[in-house]
Amino acid sequence: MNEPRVTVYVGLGSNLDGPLDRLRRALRELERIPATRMRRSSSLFWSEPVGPPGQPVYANAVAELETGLSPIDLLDQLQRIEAAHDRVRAERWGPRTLDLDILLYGDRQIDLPRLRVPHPEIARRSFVLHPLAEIAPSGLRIPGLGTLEALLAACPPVGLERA
Ligand code: ROI
Repeated sequence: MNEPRVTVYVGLGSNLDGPLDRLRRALRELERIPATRMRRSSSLFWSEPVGPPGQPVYANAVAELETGLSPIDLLDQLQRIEAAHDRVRAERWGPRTLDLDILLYGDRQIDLPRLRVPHPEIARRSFVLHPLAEIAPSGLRIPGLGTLEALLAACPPVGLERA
């Protein structure tokens, strides 16, 4: 296959039904997405929930993939994996068995009804920025938002620890 290869970062989150094992399983499933290669993945982290109070603590991680899939084809693959983890789209910002978000797709900015990239909350989420910083090249730019270093400086790792 001779497709253009784009570097993509995917955020993983889970706070139900064995979150750490679930993320480990999801990482193996990401490796099996067609036309896609897993380059590296961050440590697993525990993080305090953002959103409605009273939900269990989250496990979070970030993976770096190289893909020949279009953004929407990749999103379809991620949603297929989420569905296989009994993901039910219920309460907004409520607990979930598995969340897979496209954080960055190369240097593209995408604004579609189903998909916004960079992820619209990326600058506010320490559980995304700090795992991303473990695996991203230094000087990585987040399209429209500046460098990863600048975002990290404004978003300390409060309520976040390596699992
Ligand atoms: N909070 C944390 N800590 N980690 C998540 O992955 C996460 N995902 C979400 C909401 C509900 C916003 N809160 C989260 O979707």
